[in-house]
Amino acid sequence: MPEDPLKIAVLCHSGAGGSGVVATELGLEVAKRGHEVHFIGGSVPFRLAGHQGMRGPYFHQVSTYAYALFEQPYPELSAANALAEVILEHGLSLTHAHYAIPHATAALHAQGITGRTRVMTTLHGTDVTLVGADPTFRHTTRHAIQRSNHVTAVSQFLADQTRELFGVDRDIEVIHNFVDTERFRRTVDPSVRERFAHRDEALLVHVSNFRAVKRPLDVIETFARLATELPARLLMIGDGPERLPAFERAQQLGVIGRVQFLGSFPEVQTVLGIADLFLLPSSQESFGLAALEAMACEVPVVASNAGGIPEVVQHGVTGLLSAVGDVDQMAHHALQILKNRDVYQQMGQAARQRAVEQFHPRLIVPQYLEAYSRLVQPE
Ligand code: GMT
Repeated sequence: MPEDPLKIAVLCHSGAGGSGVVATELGLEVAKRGHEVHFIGGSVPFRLAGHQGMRGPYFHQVSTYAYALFEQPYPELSAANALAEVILEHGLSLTHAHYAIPHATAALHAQGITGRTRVMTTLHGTDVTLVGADPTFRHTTRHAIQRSNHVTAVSQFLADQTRELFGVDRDIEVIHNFVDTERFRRTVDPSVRERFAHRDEALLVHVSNFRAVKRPLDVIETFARLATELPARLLMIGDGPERLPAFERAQQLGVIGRVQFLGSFPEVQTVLGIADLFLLPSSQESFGLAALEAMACEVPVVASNAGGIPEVVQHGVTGLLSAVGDVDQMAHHALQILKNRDVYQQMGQAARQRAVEQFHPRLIVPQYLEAYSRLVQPE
């Protein structure tokens, strides 16, 4: 138990997205170190389910009010209200908002209501590069970034983009995503892999929330090119608007038998632990947590060189990068790795080593804790 345990509220998206995953993994790590962590949201975050307990982390449900006069419920107002209640009831001194909108806005609102709690905002990617920069949100996002007591971004790329897109000149601390390399590691039991691929087949994996920025159709295109030269299978993990178009493209290209769509599930390490190659052809990616989780499992990554991906995947060392949309090059890169046992093994080992040495919780979690401690110091 630390000398003065921190009491922290966490706001995040609960669906299967990277920001909610980071918020949850961080909340669990912080709670493990003896601090009091309260998640507040519309539903239990994806990876938190089953981990709440007597000693926390705790989860507080936000209820919304459907009044006939309202065209729609106003969940961010209800979130600010619920957060204010939890802050007052449990004496919380800090709110960590993951994703600028609407969470940072709700946190600042609760700060105004309660007259207490410092607000730390972590920018994750599309909250800045896509949604937050949209004219319908630009002013509220900018305001949230300016007024938060501390702001972090998950990559140098994202910190720079934020300053450029919103014209803000405040400090933005870069704290990279992290991966639990005990949980995310190679699965040694060959019978698990045999459920999905024959021994002589390469097993490729893509994990995402199947939004347009993830370019899942490029995953299929890349795989179809590679599959003409190598016996292989592809597992598509996750769900989202581009899942059906990706399925249809797999049908058109005649690879559907070798491509399986497994839907969304939190224990993604079970699949990454048996994979041979991870594909991430995104058009935008502030960091690429899914790629890091694959790397921890000794899986080399073939990706686009978009956004913050090069801060994670080192071209030629832990994977190979190419221009967004260049599926010929991606297929070529995948074959380069999979056809050469030495290259494959070296890259896999380098990938795990990088995850352990650069992105382990023991290195990243203290950076958040130091920021928390600085924030709650009396001024
Ligand atoms: O793109 C996702 O998978 C979801 C999205 C989110 O905010 O929920 O992920 C973003 O945050 C992750 C965690 O910090 C990053 O690793 C992802 O790169 C980032 N996604 C994008 O920038 C597209």
